Amino acid sequence: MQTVESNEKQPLPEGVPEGHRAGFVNIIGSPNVGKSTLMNQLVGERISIINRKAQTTRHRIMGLVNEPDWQIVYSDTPGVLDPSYKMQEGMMKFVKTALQDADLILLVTDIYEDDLAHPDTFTKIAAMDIPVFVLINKVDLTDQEKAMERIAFWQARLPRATVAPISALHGFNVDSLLERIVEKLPVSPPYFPKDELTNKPMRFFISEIIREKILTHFKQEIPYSCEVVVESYDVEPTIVKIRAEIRVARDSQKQIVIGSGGSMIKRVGTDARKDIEQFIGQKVFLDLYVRVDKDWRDDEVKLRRLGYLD
Ligand SMILES: Nc1nc2c(ncn2[C@@H]2O[C@H](COP(=O)(O)OP(=O)(O)OP(=O)(O)O)[C@@H](O)[C@H]2O)c(=O)[nH]1
Ligand SMILES: [Mg+2]
Repeated sequence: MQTVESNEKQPLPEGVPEGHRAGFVNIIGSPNVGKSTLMNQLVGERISIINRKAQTTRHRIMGLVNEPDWQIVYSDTPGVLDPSYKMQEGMMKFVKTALQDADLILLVTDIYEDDLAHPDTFTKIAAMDIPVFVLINKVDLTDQEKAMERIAFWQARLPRATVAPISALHGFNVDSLLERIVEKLPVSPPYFPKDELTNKPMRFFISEIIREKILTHFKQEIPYSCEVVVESYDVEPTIVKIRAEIRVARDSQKQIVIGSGGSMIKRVGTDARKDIEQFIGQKVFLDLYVRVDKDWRDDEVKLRRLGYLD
């Protein structure tokens, strides 16, 4: 086993060229600034769900980009906030570990954010000895003057950082960002097999697609109180049968999610099924049901099972 003291060079895995670069590029920022939109653009796949409501992302989700000479391990993280219940504490732990293991940080802000809302995170990033890119997102929604003002502001805040305006939604400046990331990657063998795209299992993506439809179809309170759990995933010759449970915190929420005569759950189910079929490239039968699970967001045992706590 190689220890820290050892200067001996480890042999590279078979097929990995000399000088191969690899690193963890972690995407951090306030809620709703466009972190997941950027991650999907960079990875070229819809790995993270996106919504105009804040707190859409709840986990750390890795997306890999592989080339013969390099591997980038992007991590999308939940928006930084002051936690008010246990689930959010778990969400902020994902941010904390992403700060610890980064080789490069993409600090995402947008043209509307005056200053980073969470000073502790900002101070930590400012003190780090790794490359930091401050990305001012949503420049498609503003003019040149405002964009320049924001660039000057962030460059003064973080003099060592590379500051760039982007539009994650329209892909503006994303290709050149990729080139600059690759330049800064440390020389390292790959961290994951080169044919992998993500660290999350299929069931995670299925539950996220369903949660995305809940975010789309309901007002604020319902999505924040919901968790989706895929109970079974059975591959049959012509169809994949999926059974998933939507957990809500109260009886009244259950009624809203079901809707009159089951109208709402049907809409969520139909929309989710179409996206899941596209995602897995197979026909899907989706069986959705709703269950009241009081206070799951504050229950440590349940949160652990749902992957929010270690
Ligand atoms: N106009 C415009 N909208 C954008 C851009 N990037 C993201 N958005 C929109 O901003 C909203 C939030 O995007 P997300 O990618 O979910 O943001 P996030 O930072 O991951 O949010 P959380 O996971 O909730 O912290 C969505 O409605 C996106 O479509 C952009 O470049 N331009
Ligand atoms: Mg997100």
